[in-house]
Amino acid sequence: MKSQSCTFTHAIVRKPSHSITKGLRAVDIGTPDLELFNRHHADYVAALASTGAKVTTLEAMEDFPDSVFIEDAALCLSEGAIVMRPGAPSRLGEAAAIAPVLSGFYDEVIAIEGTGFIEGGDVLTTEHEILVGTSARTDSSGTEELRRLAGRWRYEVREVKTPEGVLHFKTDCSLLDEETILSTARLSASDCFDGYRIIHTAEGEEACANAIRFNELVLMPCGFPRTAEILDKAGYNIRTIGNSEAAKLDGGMSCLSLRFSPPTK
Ligand code: CIR
Repeated sequence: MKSQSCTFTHAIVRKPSHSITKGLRAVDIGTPDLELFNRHHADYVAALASTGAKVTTLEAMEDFPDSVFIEDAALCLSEGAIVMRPGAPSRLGEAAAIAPVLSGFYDEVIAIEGTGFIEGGDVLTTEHEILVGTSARTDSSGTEELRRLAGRWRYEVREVKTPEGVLHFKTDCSLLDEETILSTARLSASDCFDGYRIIHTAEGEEACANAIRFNELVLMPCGFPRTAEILDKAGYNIRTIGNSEAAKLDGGMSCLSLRFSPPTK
């Protein structure tokens, strides 16, 4: 078992592309506006950087409309990085593109290469374990390969289930600190967080479960005042970020970055 905290020295983000209008979405609730997306993205980057982390901003990739959701392409651990194998066919190439970038930070960059699929949005790394929610994008075979690869650094991988109809495991939860998880009631009902302290999103505000703890801040999307109040009262330092455009493509706070503390090379 390895330990992983909520403190990070680095983050990588990718600018949204003009092709973002063609991004995947479960339900069409409107086309994202690139200019507004860029403003929200700039606020997001500024919030990460305000904690003292070094934020690397990669150029947009027009051929990959969903590539702004960079979290899905890799899992960054303290010892090395694991390149994912996205279950969405249109996103497979994003994984190949991130590998050389990660090699600039890590000596060890390894990849899921079997027939299975796994996306970073289905992976929650806590102080104690790596939780992987199987979903329409992540299967048991991809999870098994992650278990084998992360095993070299003695991480424990536990397979759980993403609720039916929910894009990713982390669409419905986030790590708030070493022992606390922000979760929707529908996800925690599966008992996958037994042993953790759970804070539930306010009823009707399930869409803000995808938050991130990044150093001293908890970044959450604007527009969820009751959950923000619950977290504020629990002592978390909340920063709200506009997310209307990413939300049109089922994206939230975690999807927009890779967060990590690489070994010093
Ligand atoms: C997709 O469907 O793949 C993108 N439109 C949204 C990805 C969101 N990523 C995440 O939750 N980690």
